[in-house]
Amino acid sequence: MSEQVIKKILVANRGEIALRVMRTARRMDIATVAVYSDIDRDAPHVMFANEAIHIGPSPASQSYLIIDKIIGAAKATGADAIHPGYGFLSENSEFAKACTAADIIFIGPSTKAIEVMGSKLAAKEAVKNYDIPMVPGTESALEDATEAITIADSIGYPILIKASAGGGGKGMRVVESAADVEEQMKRAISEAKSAFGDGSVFIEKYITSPRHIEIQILADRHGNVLHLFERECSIQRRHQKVVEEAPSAVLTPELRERMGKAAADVARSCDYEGAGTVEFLLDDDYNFYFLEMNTRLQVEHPVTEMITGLDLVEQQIKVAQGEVLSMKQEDLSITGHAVELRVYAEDPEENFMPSIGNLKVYRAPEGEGVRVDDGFREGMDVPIFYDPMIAKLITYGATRKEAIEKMTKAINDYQIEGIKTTLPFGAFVCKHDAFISGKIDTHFVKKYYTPSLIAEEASISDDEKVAAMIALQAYLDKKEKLTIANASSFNWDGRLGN
Ligand code: MV4
Repeated sequence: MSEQVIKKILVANRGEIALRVMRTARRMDIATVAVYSDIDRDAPHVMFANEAIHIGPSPASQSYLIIDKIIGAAKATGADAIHPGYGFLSENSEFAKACTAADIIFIGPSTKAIEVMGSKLAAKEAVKNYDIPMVPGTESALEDATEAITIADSIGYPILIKASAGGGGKGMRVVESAADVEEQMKRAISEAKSAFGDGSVFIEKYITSPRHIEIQILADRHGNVLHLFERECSIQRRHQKVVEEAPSAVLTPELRERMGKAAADVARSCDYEGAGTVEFLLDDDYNFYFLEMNTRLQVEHPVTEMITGLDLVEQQIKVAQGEVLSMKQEDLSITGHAVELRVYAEDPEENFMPSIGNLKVYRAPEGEGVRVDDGFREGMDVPIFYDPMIAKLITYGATRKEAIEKMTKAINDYQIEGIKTTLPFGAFVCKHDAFISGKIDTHFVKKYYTPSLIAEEASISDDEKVAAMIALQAYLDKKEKLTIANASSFNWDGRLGN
């Protein structure tokens, strides 16, 4: 295939990721087209784009998720490529197919790669010819409970029943003993059928306290596959990531290389093209297991950009134009450390209930090593229709300690009024000993977090505490002098005279 220069990109998304993609496009002198629903008429991504096309009512099912409307908007504006962002149609193979059929470049992998990696069983099958460590379990869909019990007995309990088409933990069930297999399997199948229209389930050994480590991949269509090291994403609640970082606090260079190679092989197994992410579990003994591959640009990609100095959207666009990757694995290295906090419009004191309303005050922090990817402006309403993530706060430092300290400061500097957010939760994580020492796993939130821990904090801010401590110290320092000084030795502003 020959190179084709992209001159205009339609971004089939909204919010922070639409803006983030458009910023890079603009820097590359590529024109941008926004699409928007009713409620997004005046949204920042619409204001930023060179052109904007209305695609329907506010619910995503009537706008951002309708393939024909997106393709129609691209045709109407003469866009030669579509960037899907994450979520919405980003991992929909029908959408990738429709782009190709309309002679529009889909900025992402092939339809085939999306399909293979969209099915966990197909993914396991695809990587079989490579030496990729996998959790012990079944390779094909389970037919009946007797078969399931036989396999579970040989693996040993606890086991996990997973839906092949599942994602984000949906359709997953932990089973502790043979007595529960039949019942849980029935439930998993019916849940998978109704959620994904595909009732295929399989069994894996349940890794009890894993870390979630993922490797960023970049591949061109000329057979070059690179890995851009790992991200640690263990701080999650109900399969929703909240804090991510790169690199991981625990990988050795040797383990990093082995996981990187395995991830690159997963990409090779489906002729991957573009940016993708290979997810692994890492157990207590530092064994890693391939879980699945995400065939999109991920929310947490900025931490990788910070430590590698690469712009992943720029790389995606170049690959989509048919270019050869300009770097080799040996050219890549990790510099510094980055942490990301997802700022959700949710109340961490009320079980992370969605918190909608008006952003009466919205001031993002600034400074060296502080990056904010957001999609809102002061005065805007946070709509109920879409993902509740309003911003990503990313900090970067020479060391992990520095990145975490910068995060704490940036959280303090972030001013949001009118809605509740996960900022106080981020502050809680950043000062927790388990996080600071890097001893985290996917149960962190469940293990350590209770709302009262930030409720106590909320009544006295860190700034106020620091101010009170400084005042007390100054008072104690000067108490002696004060007792011997008389009123005439004070200056007009109350400071001590000499
Ligand atoms: C697992 C597991 C333990 N053992 N598989 C959750 C979502 C999906 N991507 C895979 N998941 C898991 N698979 C085995 N064999 C534990 C999880 C899991 C998890 C994984 C990553 C991040 C957070 C998680 C939270 C709970 C469970």
